Amino acid sequence: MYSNGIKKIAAVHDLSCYGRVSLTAAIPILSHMGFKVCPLPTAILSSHTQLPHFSFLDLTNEMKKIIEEWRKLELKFDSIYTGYLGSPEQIQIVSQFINDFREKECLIVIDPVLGDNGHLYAGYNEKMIPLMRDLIKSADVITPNLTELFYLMGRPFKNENTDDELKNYLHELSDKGPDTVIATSVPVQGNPHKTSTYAYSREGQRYWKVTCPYIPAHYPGTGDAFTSVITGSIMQGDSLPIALDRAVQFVLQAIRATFGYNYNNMEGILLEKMLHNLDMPIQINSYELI
Ligand code: PXL
Repeated sequence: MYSNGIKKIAAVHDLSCYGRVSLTAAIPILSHMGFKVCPLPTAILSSHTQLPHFSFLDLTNEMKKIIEEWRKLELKFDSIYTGYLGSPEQIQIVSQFINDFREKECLIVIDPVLGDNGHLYAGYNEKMIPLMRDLIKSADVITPNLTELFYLMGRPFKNENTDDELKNYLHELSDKGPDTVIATSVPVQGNPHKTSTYAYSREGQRYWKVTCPYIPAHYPGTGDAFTSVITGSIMQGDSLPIALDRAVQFVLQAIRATFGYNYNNMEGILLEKMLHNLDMPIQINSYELI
C-alpha cells in the first residue's frame, strides 16, 4: 500500500578511483536528487584515463554475473543510465541488458562516451564506434559532446557549425532511435568566451539551446555530472529545457567553484561544494527555443 517512492537507476559506468568521473560523479548526484543508484561497474581504474598512467581492471565477465543475479532477483529499474564502457563486448552486454530489463516506463539514458576535442579517449578501441552507433538506437536520451556527435554520425569532426547544421545533426541522430538528443560542449562561433548545449526532442519537435560562459579550464567528469543531472531532472518530472538549464547551471557553478582554487584540474570538479544546488529552483532563465 505504501510505496516508498524511491526510484531505482541502474548506472552502468566505470569506477575510477581518483578524479571525479563516472560512478563517483553519478552516485552522489543521483543520490542527492533522491534516487537509489544500483551501480553496474564496467571496470575499475586507478584514475580516469586522462592521467599519464593508470591501472585498468576489465569487469566484462563480472558484469554478466551481476546481471544474471539481478535477473534472478527480478529487479526492476525506473531508469538505465550508461556511460563509459570498457570494451566492445561490454557494449553488446549492455544492449542485451537494456532489452531484457526495459519496462514500459523505464528511461534509457546513454551517454555515448568515446572521446573529446576531436579525438577518441586513450585506450578506446576504434571498434567501439560502430557498436556505440548501434547502442544509441535503444536510448530515449543521448548526450554526446561535439566530438561524439560526429563519431556517431560517421563524419569528420568540425569545430565550427551553424545553428541550422546543429539542428540537422540532432535530427539525424534522433531518426536513428533516441527521442531526445542533447549535444554538449558546442563552441559559439566568433565568441570564445561562450559555449552552448543544443537539444532536440522528437516528441515535442522543438529545438533548444542554452548558452553559458566558457571557463578556460578542462575538468574530467563534467560530462558525467551533466548527464547525471539530466537523468535525475527528467526522472523528477522536469521538462527538457528545464533539465538542460539545471544541468548546465550545475556544471557551470561547479566549474566556477573549483576554478578559483590553485588546484590540479585532473582531480575533477569539487562536487561536494555544489550538491546543495540541486535542491534549488532554477535561478537564471537561460534556455532559448531555436
Ligand atoms: O568522464 C568520462 C570518463 C569516464 N571514465 C573514464 C574516463 C573518462 C574520461 O577521461 O577516463 C575511465
